[in-house]
Amino acid sequence: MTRSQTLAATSAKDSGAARTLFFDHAFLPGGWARNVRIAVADGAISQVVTDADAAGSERVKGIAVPGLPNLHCHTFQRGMAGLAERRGPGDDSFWTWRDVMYRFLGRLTPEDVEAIAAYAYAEMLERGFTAVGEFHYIHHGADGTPYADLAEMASRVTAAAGATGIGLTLLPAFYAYGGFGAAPAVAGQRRFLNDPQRFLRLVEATRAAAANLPSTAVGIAPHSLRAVTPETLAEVVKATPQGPIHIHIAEQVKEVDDCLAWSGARPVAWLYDHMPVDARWCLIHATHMTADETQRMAASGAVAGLCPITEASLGDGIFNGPEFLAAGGRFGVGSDSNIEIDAAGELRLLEYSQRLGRRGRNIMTTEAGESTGHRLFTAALAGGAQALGRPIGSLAVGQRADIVVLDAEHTSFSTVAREHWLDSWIFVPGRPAVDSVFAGGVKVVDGGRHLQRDAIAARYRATLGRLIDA
Ligand code: NGQ
Ligand code: ZN
Repeated sequence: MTRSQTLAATSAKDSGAARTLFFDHAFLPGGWARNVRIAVADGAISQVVTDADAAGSERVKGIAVPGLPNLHCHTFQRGMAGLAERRGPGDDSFWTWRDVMYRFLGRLTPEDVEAIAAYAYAEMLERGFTAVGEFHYIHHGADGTPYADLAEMASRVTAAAGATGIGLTLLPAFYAYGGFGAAPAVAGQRRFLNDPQRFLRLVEATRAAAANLPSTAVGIAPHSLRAVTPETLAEVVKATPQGPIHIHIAEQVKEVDDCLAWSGARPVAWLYDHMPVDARWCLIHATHMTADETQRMAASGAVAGLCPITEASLGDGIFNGPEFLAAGGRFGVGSDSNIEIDAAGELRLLEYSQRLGRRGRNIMTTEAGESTGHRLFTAALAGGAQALGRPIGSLAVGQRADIVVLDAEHTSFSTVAREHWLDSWIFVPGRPAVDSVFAGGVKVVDGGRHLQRDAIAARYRATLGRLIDA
């Protein structure tokens, strides 16, 4: 299928017929409800009725919960998962992993990016994510020359989202330098680079590409303080009065030290001192913060974009969870490097990393008697929705009909009352519990498998075969 055919097919499907779904159990904004009828029109929820009659509705077996937003993803990195797990000549680190990652991305064609993205997005849907924030930074050809269409790569990501049904927030990354203080970029970074003027044209071209897919949002992503200068950061932020703004920040200790050496301030403090950080912003990782930075961030309404599986994989460190929560901070989760794709798994490792660091249990909650799974899930739904700037994150009228249906027969659910179901889903993994998934009201996963899995996986295998054996 060509790109335009893929998009056309999806647009036709997405505007799909109105339908009414019926669930024995559903997790609504007010909590668990029984016998729930959810009407869908134009991809959005048009009515929710509890204690309803199933007559005239499509009866869906299982436990309905809102799909979780995946707020931070570099989809192409799914293709290198497992390729940086062998010891190098010296000490391995985030930075040596990054070298492997740069070598991998140096070879990717637009077709490769589309094939890998389609596979990763299909897996996300199978594992409970129904929306993704694509922090997108491979913009240009291998030698750094822009494609004839500046947004060629963004179009490929959009096409992949369309082919799988996942909801998309595209976050084109602004990347201009190789390190703090306008250090020149290295060769491995040349596919990312733009000055502010060309970046803003790229954002416009990305909006045009995104318009091919209903309900797609576009924001911006200054890559990190390492990749910008104060002037260029201010310029792109000022030129973008609406939509989400995502930035990687304070992930690695070396990054904090380099920022201190450059400016005298730590990264999060520097950002708050110089930028109008508010609820439009999503600070990715924010791993290394002082108590004061933690308070400032929580008070600003910005979302902490936590990526626990990747942060563990890369050896980043542990987020200030309890202090941030106690200060009313908002957070969501992201699959980032996609070495493992699993909505429940991200929430589980978020809590487990806190337990390891604090040597306690049930850390990401604040009230006695509160379910940790419930708190993690509801917080990540709200934070993820805010960060992605789309009407998602709950089963309520006006929201996208993004519904994940858990297998009620799964043994994790058989022994517990429903107020423990979220704890069971998140903390008692075993066989994956997602049975079916509706994205924008369209069924895209059945029996735990994406409906296009065979074709998408075949293309992914062929792509990886060519890339890795080359
Ligand atoms: C990225 N990923 O942009 O893919 C980054 C690595 C960097 C994470 N930080 C590159 N996890 O930060 O320079
Ligand atoms: Zn990232």
